[in-house]
Parts: sequence; C-alpha cells; structure tokens
Amino acid sequence: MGFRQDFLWGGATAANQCEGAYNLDGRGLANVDVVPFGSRRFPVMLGDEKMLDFEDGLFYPAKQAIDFYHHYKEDIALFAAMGFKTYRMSIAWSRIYPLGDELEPNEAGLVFYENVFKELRSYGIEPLVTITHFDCPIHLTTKYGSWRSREMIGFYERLCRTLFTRYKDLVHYWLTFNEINMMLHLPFMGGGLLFETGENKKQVQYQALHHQLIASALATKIAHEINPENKVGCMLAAGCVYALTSKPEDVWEAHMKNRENYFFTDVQSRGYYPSYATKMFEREGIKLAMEPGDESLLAAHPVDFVSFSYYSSRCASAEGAEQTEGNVFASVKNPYLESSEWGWQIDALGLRTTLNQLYERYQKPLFIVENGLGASDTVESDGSINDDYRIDYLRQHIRQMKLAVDLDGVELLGYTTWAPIDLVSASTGEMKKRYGFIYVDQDNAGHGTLKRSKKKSFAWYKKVIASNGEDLD
Ligand code: BGP
Repeated sequence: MGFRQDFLWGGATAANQCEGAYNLDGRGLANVDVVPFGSRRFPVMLGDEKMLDFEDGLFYPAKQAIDFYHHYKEDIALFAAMGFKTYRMSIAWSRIYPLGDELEPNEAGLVFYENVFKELRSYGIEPLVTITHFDCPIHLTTKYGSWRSREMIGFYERLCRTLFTRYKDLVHYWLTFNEINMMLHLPFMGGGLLFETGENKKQVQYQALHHQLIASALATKIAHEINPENKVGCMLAAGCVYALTSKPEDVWEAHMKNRENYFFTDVQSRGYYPSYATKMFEREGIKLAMEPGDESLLAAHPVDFVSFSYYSSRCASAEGAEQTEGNVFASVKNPYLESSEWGWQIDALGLRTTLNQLYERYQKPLFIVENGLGASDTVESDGSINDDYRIDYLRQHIRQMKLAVDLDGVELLGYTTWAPIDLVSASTGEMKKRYGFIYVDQDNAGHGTLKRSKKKSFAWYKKVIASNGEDLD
C-alpha cells in the first residue's frame, strides 16, 4: 500500500515564468516575453490585441522573472534539500533556435540546459522536461502565423531531435506541449496564434491543434528511436466537470465540457480522432487539412503516460449561472466549494475524481505535474513565512491522490507541485500570487533583491517526501 518506492516527488516550473535573461547568450524573442503586466495582458494572451514586440511604458515580467538563469545552482540546491526526486522544467525554444526556423541550434542555449540537467543529476534529481510550455519564437508567428502553418511541425521536429540527441543521457522524461488545450482558451499565450478579423477562430485553432498533435506524435516517435528508455507524456489542463444540478440538461452540459477537454488526451493517448470530434467538426464547418500519413502517425505513436495540471474541478449548467475565476477556463461557481484569494475554487476530492476519470479512460500511467495554491504571503518581522494555508491545500490534495492509488488502483508515477519557488503568475503576471515553498523577494513591479528564503511549507514538504507521502501532518 502507499505510493510506489520510485514515486517521483518534486516541483514544476516553466522557463518563461522563472528564467528571465530574455536576451542573453543569443536567445531570441518569444510570444511569452511580450505579454505585459496590467489590463492589456488578457487581450494580448487571447490574441485579440497584437503585441509582437515591447512597447514603451509597459512592464513585461518575463524579461527578468526570478532570474533562475543566474540562480539555478542555488535554487536546485534548495530543491535537493527538500529531497526532490524530480524537477519539472521547460525549455525556452528561442534559446535553442532563436528564430525558430534556423538549421543550426544556438550552442550557448544548449550549454545552459546541459548545465542545469547536470546540476540536477549531481543531486540524483530526475529532470522532467516540457519541450514547450507556451513558448513560440516570435519570428515563427510573424513569418508563418505560428501553428496555423504546417511548417511548424518541421521546426518543432528539429527542436526535438536536437534536444533528444544532445541530452540523451541526461533526460528520459519528456512532455510535448504544456496544457495543450490552452490553445483553445489563450491562443497567443498558448502557442503564438493571432487571428485575422472575421475569420473562423475555431477553424484556425483546431487546424493549429492538428499540427501540434502531429508534432507531438512525431516527437514521441523520435524520442523512442533516439533512446528506447525515453518516456513521453502529453499534458492537459485538467479538472473534472460536474453538473450544477441533477437536471439532465446540466448533466449533458457537463459531459460536453469534459469531452471538449478530453479530446486532446483522447487523440494523444488513443491515437485517433474520436467520432464525437469528427461530428463536431462537421457541425461547426471545421475542415481539417490532413496529409497522407497523419492518421497512421497518430495511431503508431501514442504517448507513454498522461500528465496533467489540476487546480480545481469545474462546474457546468445548461442555463446561465454565476461564473467563477479559475485556471483560465470560465466555469460555473460551485456552491459547495471554498475559493482561494484569486477566486479559484478548492476541491481536493475532485483530484481523485479526475485521476479516476483519466485512468479509466486510458489505462495508462498518470503523472500530476501541477497542483498548488496561489496565495499572498506575509513575511514576519523575524523573517519567517507561515504558509499554513498552502500546507493545508497540498495536504488535502495529497490525501486524495493517495486514496486514488490505494483504494482505486490508479497507476501514478509522480507528483510535482506548482511551483516549488515563487515565480511570475502566468495568468496575471503578478509575483504576489505565490505558490512556492521558497519565497523570492520581488514585487509585482519587479522590485526586490531576488533573495530566496524558506517558508514553513519547505520543511513540511521535505517530511512528506522523506516519508513517501505517509507523514502529512
Ligand atoms: C497553469 C500553467 C502554469 C502556471 C499555473 C498557475 O495553467 O501551466 O504555467 O502558471 O497554471 O497559474 P497562474 O500562474 O495563473 O496562477
């Protein structure tokens, strides 16, 4: 009983939210760099407002982020002190291929990640690497329209070959696209997509997604060819959808919402477009341009495991109902749940339900690669930070995850919290929305010393890992 002996405990971050150093050592500009802080952030993330470069008078948090680029040794030492077995991080595509369509990679970018992986390995920490966490070199957007172009598959393939070859002995766990469903909800942030006025957005989004799904299958194929030990996963922003009431129309609505989300993992894990998707495309007038060989590629190279982020469950109603904040997805407010300071509803049991839904659907190993509480922390006069609310959130979720393993038989490879160290919030660009066990001295405007210090949750998580999830007190 309990978690497997080799259970991968750790934490997760993304390049654009922690690295900074946006223009150092040959790195090119990316979509994630030009998303500003403040009221224009959302329109830019949605692709409704075009911003392809920095504009005077705006603050861009990703430029410096928490400067992991220069602090990685110190940060990894802290992860190791908590006993991390794994660390999930992502590659900034434009560090490796600054424009995205070059033939040769940027050596300085490759060296940076090689040093990070070696540092992790020196502590026995297994890297879990997201190939793209929202990144897209800006040149690929301006020249090709990003993922709307089929040519992106070739650029992504080149990136993957470079990474799999160079880090063959250093990295064995790969995720192809972070929260692939984000392309539907935040198309510019999620994949560098912009729209022309009057065009059918859904047509563009699903065509772009087809390219990503093909790129993901291709990456899985190449990863296995280069090193049969490689394990490749898909990554979904998950969270089961409940019906607001037992009214059949509400239940149906919840079913439809679940389906909209599971569409991605259905293709990546089962290897084909589900019939409900084909019907939906017909109904909505969406025509996917496919090439011969696409279907057989999807079928031959499904993922090895299914990973996902979980912050909350969602709720649906057939009629208009009060909405709640949540990981970008609009959701009906569930009257039975409490909310975080940022309005995200908290539902630990929903994690168990989500784990079961995914496992019953695919019978593949699962990996929870994001889960955590964004909250504002107070530094006391003695320097301590007593984040009991964070401990409480994580404890409840780990308990449910344990029940899913012990009582339901879900096969779970690991758990990485979002995020082990405070970093820039993806949705709001704030530093104040903190997730870490490690505090970073910086405010929303980018002021601060960047000094790292341990919160109360640091020692707690260390104990959780040391006891393999048995001691949650
Ligand atoms: C997920 C993203 C992460 C992360 C997290 C928390 O959607 O994969 O990048 O940021 O959500 O969200 P936020 O930072 O908006 O609080």
